Amino acid sequence: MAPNKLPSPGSCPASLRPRSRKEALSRLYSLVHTKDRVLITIDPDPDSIASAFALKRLLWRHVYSTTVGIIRPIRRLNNLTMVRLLKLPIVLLKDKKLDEFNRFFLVDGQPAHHEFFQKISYSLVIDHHPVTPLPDIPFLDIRPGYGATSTILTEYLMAAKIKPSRTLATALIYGIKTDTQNFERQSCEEDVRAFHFLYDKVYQGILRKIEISDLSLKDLNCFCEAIKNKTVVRDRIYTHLPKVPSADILVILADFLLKVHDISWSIVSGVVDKVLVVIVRNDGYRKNAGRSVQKAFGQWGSAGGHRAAARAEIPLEKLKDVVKKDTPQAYARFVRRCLRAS
Ligand SMILES: [Mn+2]
Repeated sequence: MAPNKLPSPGSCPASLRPRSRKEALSRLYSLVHTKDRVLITIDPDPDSIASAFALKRLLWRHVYSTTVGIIRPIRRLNNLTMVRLLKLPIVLLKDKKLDEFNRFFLVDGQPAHHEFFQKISYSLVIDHHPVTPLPDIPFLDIRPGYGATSTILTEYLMAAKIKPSRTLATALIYGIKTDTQNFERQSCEEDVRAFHFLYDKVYQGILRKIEISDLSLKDLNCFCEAIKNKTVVRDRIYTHLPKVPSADILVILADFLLKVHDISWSIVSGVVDKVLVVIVRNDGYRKNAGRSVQKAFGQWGSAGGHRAAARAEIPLEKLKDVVKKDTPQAYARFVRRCLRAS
């Protein structure tokens, strides 16, 4: 199938892809000009950042310049650490910036994914998400079976016989690891092969620091509070934080408290923006956390999850009749009471 055609209805193939990497590479190079100022746009996450820098490497000496532009600021602390430790030059895009460039590429996404992308006329899209309706784009390589776009770009580097720098290898391997959740989520043979190719080229220390950097200094106060407020009932540890900026820290605390060796359940609750959030983690062994949380809190708000991980979110106003006093202690008791009965 020609790579720049949409699948005809009825015979929808799994992906839109060039025939071979070699053929694709020469098409990529015939697409660009040494005077080109290329902008690669991404919605920043580890996979898109790594893919963009791999593409930039492929374009080295084939274009005048390649800029990696993000359509929104990076917030995740791991990703900020990635960009900082690997010294990846990234610019935050504003509309006016666009006329500095004459050619636009998109990786790890499709125009339909974001309205910012829709304003741009792309020459190239490389992605692994399910295929969405696409405008006419000269170079398309979309492989929904792949766990990460970083895998596709690693294959291009291999085809071009480019040995990635340790910085690039570290970024790519982190992209593959996050998008496949360390191969626990959708991934394929090719992801494993790319991982294997990159493995001995990475900065292991930096990779580890990126992977564990999910805390801010402020979060440490929440640890103090969570530990101070804890209640242990048999193999369950409960704790409540009266006010937290986002539910993310509750998730980190719940994972952390489950590290205690004779604890099978950790239950961390907190109030985020007038919503009571309850995060539950267990060893996934005897009881199903998702079902327990659904039974305990389902009547007041959204509640559910998997065997070992669950979450409930209840607007405080729904609890006016059940939690008489609007105090942290009362909410903590409410959470314990509901889960005990479930
Ligand atoms: Mn991805």
